[in-house]
Amino acid sequence: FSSEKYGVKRKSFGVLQPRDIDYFKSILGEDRVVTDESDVLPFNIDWIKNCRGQSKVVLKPKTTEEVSKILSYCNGKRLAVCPQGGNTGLVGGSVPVFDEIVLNFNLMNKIISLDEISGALVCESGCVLENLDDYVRERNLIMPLDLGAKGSCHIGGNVSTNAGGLRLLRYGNLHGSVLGLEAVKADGTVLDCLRTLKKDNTGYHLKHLFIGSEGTLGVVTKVAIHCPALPKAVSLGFFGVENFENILNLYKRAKTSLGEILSAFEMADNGSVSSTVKNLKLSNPISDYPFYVLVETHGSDETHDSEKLSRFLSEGMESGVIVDGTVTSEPAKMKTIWNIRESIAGAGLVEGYSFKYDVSIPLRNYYDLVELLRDRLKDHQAKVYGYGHVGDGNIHINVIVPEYTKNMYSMLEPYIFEEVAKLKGSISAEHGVGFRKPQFIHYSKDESALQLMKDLKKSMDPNGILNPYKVLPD
Ligand code: FAD
Ligand code: 2HG
Ligand code: ZN
Repeated sequence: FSSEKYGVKRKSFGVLQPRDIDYFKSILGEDRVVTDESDVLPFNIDWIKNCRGQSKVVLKPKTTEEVSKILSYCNGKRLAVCPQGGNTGLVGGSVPVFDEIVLNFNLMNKIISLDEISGALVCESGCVLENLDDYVRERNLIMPLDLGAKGSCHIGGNVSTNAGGLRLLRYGNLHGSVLGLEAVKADGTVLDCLRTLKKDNTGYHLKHLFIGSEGTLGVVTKVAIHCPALPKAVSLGFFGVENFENILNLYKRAKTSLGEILSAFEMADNGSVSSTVKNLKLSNPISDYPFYVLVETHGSDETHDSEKLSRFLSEGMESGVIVDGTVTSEPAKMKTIWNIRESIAGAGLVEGYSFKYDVSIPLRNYYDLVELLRDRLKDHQAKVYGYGHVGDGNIHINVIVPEYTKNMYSMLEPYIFEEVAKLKGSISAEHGVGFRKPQFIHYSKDESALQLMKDLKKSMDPNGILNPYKVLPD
């Protein structure tokens, strides 16, 4: 259990009683109140099998009114609640720690409206990202975010974690794309900020309180989001590079040579790619290189765009910055390449236990931490892989060990966060704080900012029932 593994004590919340279950059944019906131990189990375990809670019940509302009734009741009885979307979060935020009630959004999955002219999509929070993307693509639009977990993660989970992903470089983060939302406060009050306007400076921008607050300030029930136009031309380059210095050189070139059509600039080191290809039996379209770079373009002129990317490759090769590479506009080939990149997160799980770090640091130091860790762990059985969103200064460091040990944990934490703090980076660039990082949040947040976070929490959730043990340090 997470509580034992990380030494956390249960707070004095109410304990679920049979009469509480009866109440939930009275509003949701028998089927949507899950209490069978084996049925509840998957909702207690996170995607990387790092955290395990002890919840006894999963509630599956279908409407905002049901969510409101549940929260109002739980608040009255001081019953703690863990909001859960697709359960793909990587910091243990989506699973309970003790016996919190799991409030799952799988059944709140209706698309409400799409304005094909403005691109404003309105939907319920449990819609799966990939389903939304498929829906809007048929109408010549795309979702403004894309991530490896798209087949399972919910838009409500994306908003609640302020998920970044593969194309943030081009389409920006969710604070820009989310036009409005509906949320339910801890006491059951429904907050209607579900506007679809691009501009609305009428007072405080309350939607931002829910973007990235990981279910600690309220529960997101509906989302209005801006969908950009479906690009007519998409091209993808996959390049082999000799050293990290050359990746930075290429990134600078990409910004000037590809300019407005650049939509993603990602990197992965040899270990990330070769282990993914091996563990998942994929095939790498180019040979073995110390580093790989993935460059994508979204534009409107296929010939022009793919020529630009091919020229980028040939100029890179002529100057020696790129050793080898391939450029394609064929959907199947692009998918194969993206699949390698998107599978890195899960490929390590085949080998053993993954310690995952998701940090922002200045680009000139981007890869330093990987090398520091390799050196620190050289006498241990540990593999250290580095990959990530270069364009956003965000690197993912995965440390793969045969199994979790307290010794390895203490070799890594807080060491890695101290190094990030020295560089004035962020200890969580895009995955959030969740359960795994509240005790380290001070490495990236000043005391005055933390105090305001605590004040906001107190004001919006005075009994602290929403996602306790997460985000805020004690
Ligand atoms: P969950 O995991 O269920 O929940 C995440 C957090 O949000 C929890 O704190 C939960 O309590 C809260 N929450 C969920 N739904 C709601 C709601 N409706 N209201 C209030 N709170 C809610 N993240 C990135 O940023 N970029 C990436 O590129 C990326 N790639 C990934 C690739 C893989 C293979 C995997 C497994 C994960 C990846 N992630 C990435 C992390 C994760 O997918 C995202 O954080 C995602 O946004 C979580 O969505 P979810 O629906 O699964 O939320
Ligand atoms: C990615 O970019 C995700 O692939 C997951 O953010 C990163 O698992 C990870 O460390
Ligand atoms: Zn990422």
